[in-house]
Order: sequence, then C-alpha cells, then structure tokens
Amino acid sequence: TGRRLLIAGNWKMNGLRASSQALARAIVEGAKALPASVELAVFPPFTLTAEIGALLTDSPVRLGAQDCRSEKSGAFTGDIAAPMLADLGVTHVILGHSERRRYHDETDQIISAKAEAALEAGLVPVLCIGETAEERDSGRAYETLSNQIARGVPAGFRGVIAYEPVWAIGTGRTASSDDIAQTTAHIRDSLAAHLQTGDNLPPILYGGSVTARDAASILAIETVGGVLVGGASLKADSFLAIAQGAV
Ligand code: G2H
Repeated sequence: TGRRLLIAGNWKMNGLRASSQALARAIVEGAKALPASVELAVFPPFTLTAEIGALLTDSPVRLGAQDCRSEKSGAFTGDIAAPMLADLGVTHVILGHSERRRYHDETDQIISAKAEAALEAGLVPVLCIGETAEERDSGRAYETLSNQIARGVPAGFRGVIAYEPVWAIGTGRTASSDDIAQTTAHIRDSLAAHLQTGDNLPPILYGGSVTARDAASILAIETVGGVLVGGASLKADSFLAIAQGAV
C-alpha cells in the first residue's frame, strides 16, 4: 500500500529485568525479517527504559515510554519529564492512555500540555483517545472523540493518535473492522478540522485487544496507521506475528 505502519508494544506495568531483556532481544531479532515500511516500537516501564534502550541500539526498533509530565523539571516527586526520556534515547511517548485518564484523573488539558512538552523535547507523542461503552451505546462516541481532539490535541500537533475504545481494552473484545474504519475516518476528519490542515495529518493507530488473528485486517484499513498492542506485545511471538500482519 506504500503506507508506513507503526506496531507499538505497550508493556504497561509488566516485566522484570531478565524476562524483559529476553523479550527485547527476540523482538530485535524478529525485526530483521520485516520490511522498512513496518516500524516497531516498544514501551517498557520506566525502570527498564535505559537497559532496554541499550539493547535496541543499532536496531530499527524504537524506544518508547508510557507517560511524561508537562514540566521540564522541578518539585514533582515520582514524575518523569520529557527531556529525561529524550536523554535516554526515547523517541516515542504514550500520552493520555485511558488507564492514565482513569487511575490518575488525567484530563484533556493535562494531556495537551504533556503533548506540547513531548514535542518540545523532540519526542513523538502517541496521544490516546477513545470512548467508553456507555458513550458508544448512547450514540455519543463521535462527540466524545471530537471533544478529546479539540481539547487534548495541541495546535500544530505533530505526532500519532491512538484510537483505543475503552470497552475494547484488555477485554478480549476487539472493535470490528467496520467500526474501526468508520471511527478512524471520523477521527481523521475531526483532526483535519481541528488542526486546519488536509495533509500531513497524524497517523491513527488502533488499540484494544489486538491479536495476531485480527491484526492483518485492521492494518489493511486505509485510515489506520498501525496498532497499539498491550497484552499481545508481552510475548515476542505474538508481537512479531502482529507485525507480520502489516506486510
Ligand atoms: C490498549 C492496549 C494497549 P490491550 O490499552 O494500549 O492494550 O491490547 O491489552 O487491550
């Protein structure tokens, strides 16, 4: 198709050193069989950023982080700033994941500020949006997504958007290809209106219980620029099989 596709592995709060190193090594090895049009990125927890980064040196696999704070430094105990990530060789950072919105009360305003900080540090934000089951069932999915874009995506945003319907995350319930096609087309239009540009729109990833079984059909959708994978990214075999779906 000529599109570049990003296969992103969100490890969430999983992994101790030995098993994570083995996982990263296997992904680096498997990545050698992939064409340059398929880009892999892994998002280990902060404790592993440096040592996984060391294993990815000289490999095309990108190093990501799962969050950052909007300030560059200061009295924010327990937080990590975007320049600290860039300093470790991180290139991508997930922002506004529904688990952060839910367990850390992150608002669209907070996420927008984080995205600006990430861009200023030279990172690619992977900014997550998605509707809940209740919002979808009451016919407010598009409205929710448009609001998240209007409030959470800063002007001049250059990054990646991840569409993760909350009801499909970690539930084993993947959105259908039709749903994903229609919703990502809506997101694209909403981004075009919000960013006031027709071209160079941010790629849109799909996330939510992606497995090797459905990856190829999701990645075939024209408005999909890749996938954000949680559970299935914790085993090299399944993560690489998902990447093969992009070929
Ligand atoms: C959605 C996804 C990765 P999973 O959160 O961000 O996780 O694939 O386990 O649903």
